Amino acid sequence: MSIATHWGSFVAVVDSGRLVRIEPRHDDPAPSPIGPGMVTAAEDSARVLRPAVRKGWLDGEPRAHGAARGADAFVEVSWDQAITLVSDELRRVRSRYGDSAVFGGSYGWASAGRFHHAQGQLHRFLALGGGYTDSRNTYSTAALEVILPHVIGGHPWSYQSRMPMWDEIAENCELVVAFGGLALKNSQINPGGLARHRTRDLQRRCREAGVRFVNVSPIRGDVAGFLDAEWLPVIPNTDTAAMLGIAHTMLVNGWHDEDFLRRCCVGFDRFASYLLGELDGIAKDAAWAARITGIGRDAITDLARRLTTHRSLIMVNYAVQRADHGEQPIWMSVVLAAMAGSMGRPGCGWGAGYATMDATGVARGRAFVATVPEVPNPVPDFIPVARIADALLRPGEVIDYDGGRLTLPELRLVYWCGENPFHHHQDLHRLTRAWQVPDTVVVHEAWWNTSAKFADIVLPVATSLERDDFAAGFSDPHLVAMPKVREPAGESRTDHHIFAALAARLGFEREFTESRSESEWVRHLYERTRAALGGDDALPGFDDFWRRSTAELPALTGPVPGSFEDLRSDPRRFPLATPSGRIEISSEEIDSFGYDDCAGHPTWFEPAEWLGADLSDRFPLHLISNQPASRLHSQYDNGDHSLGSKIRGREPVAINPSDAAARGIESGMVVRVHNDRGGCLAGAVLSEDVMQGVVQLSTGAWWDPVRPGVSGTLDRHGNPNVLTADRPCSRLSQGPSALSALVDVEPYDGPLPDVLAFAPPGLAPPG
Ligand SMILES: Nc1nc2c(c(=O)[nH]1)N[C@H]1C(S)=C(S)[C@@H](COP(=O)(O)OP(=O)(O)OC[C@H]3O[C@@H](n4cnc5c(=O)[nH]c(N)nc54)[C@H](O)[C@@H]3O)O[C@H]1N2
Ligand SMILES: Nc1nc2c(c(=O)[nH]1)N[C@H]1C(S)=C(S)[C@@H](COP(=O)(O)OP(=O)(O)OC[C@H]3O[C@@H](n4cnc5c(=O)[nH]c(N)nc54)[C@H](O)[C@@H]3O)O[C@H]1N2
Ligand SMILES: [Mo]
Repeated sequence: MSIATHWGSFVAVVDSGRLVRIEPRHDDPAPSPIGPGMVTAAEDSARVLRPAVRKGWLDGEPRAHGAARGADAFVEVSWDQAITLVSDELRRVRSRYGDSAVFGGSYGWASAGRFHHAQGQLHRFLALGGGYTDSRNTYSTAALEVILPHVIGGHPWSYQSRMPMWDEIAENCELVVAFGGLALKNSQINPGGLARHRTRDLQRRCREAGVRFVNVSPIRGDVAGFLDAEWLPVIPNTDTAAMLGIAHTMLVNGWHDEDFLRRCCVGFDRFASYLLGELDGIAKDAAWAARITGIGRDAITDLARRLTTHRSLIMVNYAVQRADHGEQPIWMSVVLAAMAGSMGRPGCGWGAGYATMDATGVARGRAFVATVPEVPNPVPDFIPVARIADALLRPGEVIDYDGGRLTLPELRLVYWCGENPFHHHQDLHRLTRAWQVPDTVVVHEAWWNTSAKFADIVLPVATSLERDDFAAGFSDPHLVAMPKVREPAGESRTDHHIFAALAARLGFEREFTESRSESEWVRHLYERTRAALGGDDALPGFDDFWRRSTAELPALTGPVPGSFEDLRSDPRRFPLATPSGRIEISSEEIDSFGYDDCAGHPTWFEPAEWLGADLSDRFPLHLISNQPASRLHSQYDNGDHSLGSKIRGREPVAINPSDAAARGIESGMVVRVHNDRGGCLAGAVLSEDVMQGVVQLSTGAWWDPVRPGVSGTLDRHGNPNVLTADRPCSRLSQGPSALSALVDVEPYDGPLPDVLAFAPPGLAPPG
């Protein structure tokens, strides 16, 4: 039987109704090792087996009381009781405080599957019930999503179809300069699933075609070894300065593409004044950039020359913008490509997010596939996604966002479904304080991870292995059947089943379910897809598809709106969707916002935390909390593959051998990574591939506080978000800036505490 996950498709071996093994698909050239490790997690001791309610909440103690959330025991209740508690509380909060007091932003990845999409189900349920405060943008790319429409126009994600695809790069490009690299570990993933992993072979094809790669990144491994990339270690968060130095060199040597800048862009002159130092007295020349970035002056000059004399492509990844002033490297990378002469030439120019998933650069999109029908949300309120702790701690405060102003709403009931805020948010100690504020936190989870332990009501959900569905990934041309391969653990139910029961109690079951059973819904979404794409000519009937496990979608054809090739060929005929119709090297609109942290053209702003800050005297190491190779975020941290990567039970932290030696740290030692916000234990790995002054600790180890609910308490397991800052990128995007954090590391010589991240909380008997 087939299985579809965000990390690819697999085959389930089931024996007498028992899931025995998960195997790679024979036609997947690069299957992810995350898949096979899902088997033991499905029935480990961390599974939530029955609905559970926090004891203090159930006892009706004052609803916001000190540090109880996260520290309290739980009481298991029947489904009937759980449905009563949640529906009564929704009713109470809505009638007393209004519908905007319900927070349903619930950001996150959940699982593959078109019907059982956790957020889709939650939003449909909450919208039908009166509405909810939503969140906007993503933790992935908030800064990019807000800045790019100002600079190149179009939908925030339209760049993914406008940038060159890998096969075009192989055919046409000579030089790729990748800011933040193009790590293959990340292309294990594709949101919504995928049939076959293609990025590795496509990258290989580029190398075989003679494309040269330059990896501008603090970590050598951000580029696959077979690409033979040159490595330019860069001081984290200084990419904008590096790009400015390259741009200055192009300008003063007259190497820049004047024709393209004049015909297809606006605002170059103003930006050039900034580059030359006419606005602030500082020339952004190669020597200036070298001092800030740690890249040699000659290397900067050399890049300027090679970018303008070769058919070149500037790549920028997402991590560079998950940082203080994260808008700047994105904007500046577009400007640099426009100057270099390759923008709008086949396989060249500019692109973002290559290899961040097995979709970006692989295909320009895919045909329509139906989802759970959305219901318009009657509540207009929203928060920028990463401002959740601010909203809880400072309701009523007015903040800037993309030229507008918005008031942080007062949130009383927080409903999370399919996401893990105690994984994804920065500064978890601050989040813990914010988490004590709402009256009630409801979470649907399959495992007792930190977000479940910090909730009031935990409803156990069936995993993607435990329900029928079908998958369609981003830009992947396949539909993959997802038959149930095991029974739901304990009393767990699907999200849909839970919401249907709540909707019944609240009087809108028919509207929610449209009187379809779950299997009827799955068939219905498939048939809607088939009808929209042309019926029999496009896709087999549902039963046929289910038997065959996969179906190929019709290819997507047609012009690419906002294409840079069209722009270069005729900017009048093919204007971009920006105010000027051209690439905005300077933006009058952004300038008019009057922000002190995002000016009218790309600008070097010193990050609040970086190796050039005063704080580096006390915390001299820059923390790179990047995506984990061994799992998807926090998902399947309890799976065999992730567990196998731990060092003495802790998350590995990579450190340069010279930094380790200076601290008496040896390979395999348990260390304490710390700053003023908190500290965590981790297992040291010494690596020359990590530049000096940098430590790398992936996200996603389930947070394991020694004293849950107590601010600053030590984390036994290695979650970097106890160290990161909850600081917006700028007033423009209000995005998360996880990658701007300074720390220090020391050997941990206290008695080693057991890791309890995967242990369920205390479960008190009812009554
Ligand atoms: N420091 C730092 N922090 C970061 C980042 C970083 O680079 N550095 N990266 C950020 C980024 S890019 C992202 S996208 C976020 C990711 O943050 P999240 O998307 O919140 O992370 P996940 O671990 O994928 O959380 C998904 C949760 O949903 C649960 N789940 C899965 N399927 C279902 C389902 O069908 N129903 C229900 N009810 N639950 C389900 C899983 O068990 C898991 O707990 O993290 C962000 N946080
Ligand atoms: N295996 C796996 N793959 C994933 C995910 C996962 O959880 N697991 N998550 C997926 C998601 S949701 C997303 S959004 C994407 C994220 O894609 P990215 O944000 O691109 O991925 P990261 O791994 O966070 O960062 C990539 C590299 O950027 C480098 N970097 C960090 N800061 C800087 C900087 O200031 N300058 C430069 N030049 N380089 C820097 C780091 O060395 C890091 O290894 O990945 C996706 N892919
Ligand atoms: Mo992401």
